[in-house]
This record gives sequence, structure tokens and C-alpha cells, in this order.
Amino acid sequence: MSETFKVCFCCSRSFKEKTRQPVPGSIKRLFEAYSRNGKMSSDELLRFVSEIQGEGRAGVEHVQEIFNSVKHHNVFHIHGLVHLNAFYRYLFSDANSPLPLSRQVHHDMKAPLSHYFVYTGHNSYLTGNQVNSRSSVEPIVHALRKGVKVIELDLWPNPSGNAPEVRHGGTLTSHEDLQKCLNAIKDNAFHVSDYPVIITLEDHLSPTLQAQVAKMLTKTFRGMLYRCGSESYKHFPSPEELKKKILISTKPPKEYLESQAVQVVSRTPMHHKETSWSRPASGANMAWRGENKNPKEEGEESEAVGYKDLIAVQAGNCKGGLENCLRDDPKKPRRISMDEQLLETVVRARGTDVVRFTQRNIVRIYPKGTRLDSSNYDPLVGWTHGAQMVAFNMQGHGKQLWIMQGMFRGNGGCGYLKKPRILLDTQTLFEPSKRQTIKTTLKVKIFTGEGWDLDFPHTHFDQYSPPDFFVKVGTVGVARDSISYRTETAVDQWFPTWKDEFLFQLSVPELALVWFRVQDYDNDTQNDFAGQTCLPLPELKPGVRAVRLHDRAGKPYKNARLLVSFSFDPPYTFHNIS
Ligand SMILES: [Ca+2]
Ligand SMILES: [Ca+2]
Ligand SMILES: [Ca+2]
Repeated sequence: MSETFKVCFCCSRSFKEKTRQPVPGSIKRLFEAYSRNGKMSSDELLRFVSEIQGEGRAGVEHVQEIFNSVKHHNVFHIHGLVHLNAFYRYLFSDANSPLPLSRQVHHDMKAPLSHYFVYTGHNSYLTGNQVNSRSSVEPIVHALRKGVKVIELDLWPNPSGNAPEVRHGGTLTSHEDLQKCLNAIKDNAFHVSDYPVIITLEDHLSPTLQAQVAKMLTKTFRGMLYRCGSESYKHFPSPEELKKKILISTKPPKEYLESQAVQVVSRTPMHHKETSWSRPASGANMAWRGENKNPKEEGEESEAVGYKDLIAVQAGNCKGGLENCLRDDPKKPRRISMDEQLLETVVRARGTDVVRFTQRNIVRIYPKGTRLDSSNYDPLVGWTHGAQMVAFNMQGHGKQLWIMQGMFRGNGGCGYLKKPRILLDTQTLFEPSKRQTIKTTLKVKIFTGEGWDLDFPHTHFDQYSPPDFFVKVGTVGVARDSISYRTETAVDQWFPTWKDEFLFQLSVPELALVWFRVQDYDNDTQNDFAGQTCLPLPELKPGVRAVRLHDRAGKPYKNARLLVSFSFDPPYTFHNIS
């Protein structure tokens, strides 16, 4: 039977049947090398898994699992021999993922918090753009259920000034009830893993309202709330020690009081010493200053003490005076924030200072203010300099978000990734912009793809013919390791095959990811999107693998996937893991 596309009421075009293409020649040859007379024994399968898939420790049990996973194809020989077709189905199965199968944490989780990249959200309560979208608990729930571990809430007084509310100040976005947000965090914080959830508060509150917030936080989270008390520590605690804990990160209330003081004192500028700290643009009139105290606020300060005690990760913004900003206080580690543009400037002038600072302190990067559409920025600038919290608009779509989602598929998707050793070396500071030698070459061969016929309607891609798929594939990492290629276009095929092999020379493989984007080629209109994914290289399993594709938002398609082989030449040992 052929597949027919209706062109007009009287005519139609026919294409060959929408059934699977024959197994590609290269896969057939691979099968033949590990089988006899069209049948693969368990010993041969074991040899294949060990030699081609790089699973050297694969034992009889693993092979038995493979046998079981393809059993339903019902093409087994009575003595448990695999035929070509079953072998092909196995290659395409979820069991043959390019990432470790079990959602198991396998990085060392006992190092200080600053030794990890953390899955981080920006303005976590917004459902759409940064200008007039709705605020809600839904995106918070969604993010936590995806493994995001840092949630940002902006706190402002309500219109009557007697209670705090969550809102993106200075915009037309709606507000959300703080208590609802806290409940949503409490209910979903450990859905993906037990590792801590950090709430970054950008507060614009008076001490009285801060005291209200302190009460709400204490009442909502109770024993979950991590308090460091008066003791100061040289290093942050580890994710392991902080399991099932909620950490509050914000600026200490004292700074608020001082900022209020500045508004008064600034009329008599002789009395204070200016530091490099200031509030973000939304509160630009409240610069943080030296040791001033406004006597009027003294009484209120005691009210805010409860709030202060809840701050586990002390925060500040970084503006001007970079040297001071990146100064490592040996007594207490802290968190600083800067926007993507300031980061670009800082790393140009002081790249290694950022790397040094992030060994013990936390740097949070956020999207520049002009990203009104909730788009995102290149996360690699932050990651390659050790920045732990690269905060993203999780509701935005696009390539940068796909890289973010890809990165945090690592370490069982638990929301925390151990930074590679190069970023933690205190003797030789890592210089991302320095030309490094090539450590290994990643070879990527894309054989074929399938599943679009099941996931999309018949005329989804082209009205009058089957789709014309091609794949863009690239690596991102340090600037030198970022490069992309594309395959030929497989014209009018639901089951495309390609012959292309691509080589990626990598100088810092531990900070690199490989990404794929499939499109339907259209010569007169914009190409249609047909799936994407991104995989962190330190986790990538070599061999022939089924690469599952995701939609624009990052949700996996049920069926669409590519069959791809990966190899590192020479083989490379990644040291992220422990
Ligand atoms: Ca099309
Ligand atoms: Ca077509
Ligand atoms: Ca097309």
C-alpha cells in the first residue's frame, strides 16, 4: 500500500508505503560481525555490548536484561538467539539510552555546595513574559518537578502595605500569594531528589513585613528550614548534609536598614563610606552603604532578627568595584548575583578571579533586563567560569533552555552536578579563554531516525508529501569547543537514513555537551521543528545509541528518536563524577 497526500479535490500524490525502511547497511554489517547465520548468541551479544557499547563490565545479567527487553518482538529463536530485527529493536529501545539508565545519583555529593552546578530558575512564579504575564504557583510546581532546585521569589508589599506578596515589581505582571508559593515549594521540593531546595528571595520589604515573612517561612517549612544560627562556616555544607532541607538565600535585613539610612543620609553625603554593593535596578534608589545606621529603624531591626536568622546563604549584588565584589572572605562564604552582561564584562577582565571566587562562594547569573520575552542566554559563559546558579526563565523556549535541560539530565537528573576538577583546582586556576590542547575527538555518526509517523499527523510537516528531515548536530562548551554541522536532507521519508559522520575536537570535554535538532526542510517556508535533545558529555555512553527527541518545551516525544553512534578518540576519562 502506498501513502497518499491529497493535493486538490481531484488529484493526489502517492509515495511508497509509510512502513519502516530496511535496517541500514551499516547496522546490518555491525550485526553480521557479531552473529553467525543471521543469529546472535548471548556470548556474541555480550561481546558486542563490551566492544562496541563500551560496557566492559557488562555481565550475563545485563545481556539477559537485553534479551528480556526485546522479548515482545517475538522473533527469538527457541534457544535465545537474537535475530537482526530484534537486535535493531533493541538498539532503538529506551534500554539503549546514551545516558546512564537508572535515575541514580552517581556524583560525589559530600563536597561543599559551591562545588556544584545547581538547576536554577529566574522569576520562578511567572507563566509567560516579564512584562504582563500572569504570576502563579504552577510554574514553581512544574520547575520543581523537573528537578529545578533554586526557586526565585520577588517579595513586595501589597497595595495596602500590610502584607508581603510575590510579584515582578515595576511591571504589569499579576501578583501571587506568598503563602501559596511557599506551600507549593514545600509540597514539591523533593519530588525529584532529596537534595536541598534553595529559595532566593529578592525582597523589597520593610522590617515589619520581613518579620511576617520570617513567621510564614518558619510556620510553613518548620524542621525543613535550614538554619545556620550564629555559627559561621568556612565552607557551605554539602548537598548530602542538606538533604530534605530548604535554604533561604537573600540579603541580610541590616542591609535594608542601611539602605533606608542612605536615603536619609544621602542628603548629607559627608557621613558615609560607599561600598561596591547596591540593590538591583528595581530598587536602584537603595544603594547599600558602609556602617551607617538610621536610629529611627533601630527598633524595627530587632523585629527583623528572626528573618536574618533564616538566611542560610547570604546574598548581595555585584556592581562596580569588581575587585571588592570578588574578594573571598575567608570567614564566611557568600553568594553574589550579576546579570549576563555584567558577567561577560567581568570574565573578560577577571576570568580567573571568577573561577577562584566560585571555588568557595556562589555566583548567580540572571537574564539581562531587556529579555522581556523570557528568553535566555548562553549558560556556558557562567558554567565555564564555575558559576553555580545560572538562572533561567524556565517558561521560555529555545536552544539555550535545551542546553540547560540537557546539562541537568546528568547525575540522575537530581538538580545538582559536581563541577569538574579543573574548576576546583586552587593551584592552577582554570582559564576558559586560554587555548588548550585538544584532549579527544568526539565522533558522531547519525544512522537513521523513526517515530515521527506515530507522534505527528500525516500532514504535520508537509501538506502534500512525507517530511524531508535533516539533523543539525553540535557541541557547546568553552568557546573553542562550540561548533555545529548538519546532515544531508532525506527527501520525502518518514524513516530517514543518513551517512554523515561528524568530528568534534574538544579541548575541555568535561564542560561540553552535544546537541541535536531535527527539522523538516521546506524550500519556500521556514523549516518545521521535528525534535531536539542535548546530552552532557561526561555522562555520554559510547556505542550505537537510541537518542530520544524532545519537543520545544523539553518534553520527550513518545516515539521520535535518532539512532546515533558516539565514540571518543582517544578514549577520555571524565573526572566530574567523584
Ligand atoms: Ca514542512
Ligand atoms: Ca516533503
Ligand atoms: Ca518539507
